[in-house]
Amino acid sequence: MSADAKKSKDSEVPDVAASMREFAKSDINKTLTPEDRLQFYRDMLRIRRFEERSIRAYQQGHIGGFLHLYIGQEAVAVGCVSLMAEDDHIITAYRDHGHALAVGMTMNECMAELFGKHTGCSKGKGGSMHFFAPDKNYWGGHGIVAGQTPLGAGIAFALKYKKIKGCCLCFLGDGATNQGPWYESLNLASLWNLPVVFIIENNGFSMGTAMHRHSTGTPLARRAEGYDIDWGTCYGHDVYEVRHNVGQAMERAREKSRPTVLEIITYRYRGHSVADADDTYRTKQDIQDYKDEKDPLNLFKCHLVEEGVADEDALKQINNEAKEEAETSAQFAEQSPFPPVSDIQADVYWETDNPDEKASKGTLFFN
Ligand SMILES: Cc1ncc(C[n+]2csc(CCOP(=O)(O)OP(=O)(O)O)c2C)c(N)n1
Repeated sequence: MSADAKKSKDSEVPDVAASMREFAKSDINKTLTPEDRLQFYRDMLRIRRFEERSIRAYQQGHIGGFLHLYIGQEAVAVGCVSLMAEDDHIITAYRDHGHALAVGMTMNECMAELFGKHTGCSKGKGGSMHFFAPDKNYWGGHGIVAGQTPLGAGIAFALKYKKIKGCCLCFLGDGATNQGPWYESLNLASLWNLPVVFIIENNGFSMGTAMHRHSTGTPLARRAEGYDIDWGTCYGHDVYEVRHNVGQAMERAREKSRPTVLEIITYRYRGHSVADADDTYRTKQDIQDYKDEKDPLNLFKCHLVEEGVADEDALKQINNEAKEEAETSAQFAEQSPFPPVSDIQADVYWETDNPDEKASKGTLFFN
């Protein structure tokens, strides 16, 4: 990072610790118990340790295909999910491990899915990009960039149609904001007053293309103005700041049935995917700078110690537990069976699984 760029970055967030202290006092955060706060730390750590263990499994040849890591962005998923109530729903793109663990999916079912095993959350047939947990209102896990945005609007439509007072958190990347389906979703979300919060996780890159090379008209969230949708931006290294901003958007959705577009500035430490990790578009120093200044786990850890919520030993213990859980999940995944061949056409079409109720004509699979 050049000296000038670093200077402007520093001046944007003069003192991240002080800013965190302020957000800790905001209405939505001030009533949090010490156990709530520790849980945020635990949730963020679990995501990081799980993914670090998955890298090793990938290098050992246990995982094939894509593996898009969320490391660096943990405070976004954890902050957002911590605000979800019973009737709220969540959907995201392919960088989906963090949201999955945050909603309460187990490391075992997630790691097994990465290994392509039958005990995985999608029975080993989805892999890294297709984690799902309908019982936790988690609707995936989608590989087509921005393909989840009309689905997110659809979930919000269903809530409204059924007169359920909930909302849908629909995540997308900065690169996804240039895809047409998102604009169709914005149009209908505004026209039909849908309770959806579109959260742009702006990690600075669309694969290997930096935001300033792929997008004009920034901040990206400002594009919502053209659709009469409220919008805002905030930082994603501070779990309190995320909660403060997302909480307001969720309230707007639930109480006024109005959409919001919120752009959260964050950063990913790893390559686009483990299979596509070429980091020639940034320097190691860029990544180190972010880690040094704004690592979400480190910042929160210092805050917890400073606030007297926990001491170093207690936090170390949480770290050890997360590591152990990740290790156990890798063993579980390794020992699990692959899906049987007889399962190959199951769970693809509802009508195939329920032939007696098939109403459509024609074939569903190629012969
Ligand atoms: C419609 C479509 N076009 C292209 C791709 C290939 N592709 C996969 S990920 C990606 C970059 C998306 O970046 P962003 O939305 O910023 O998400 P991030 O990876 O940063 O989480 C692209 C172009 C795809 N999967 N789908």
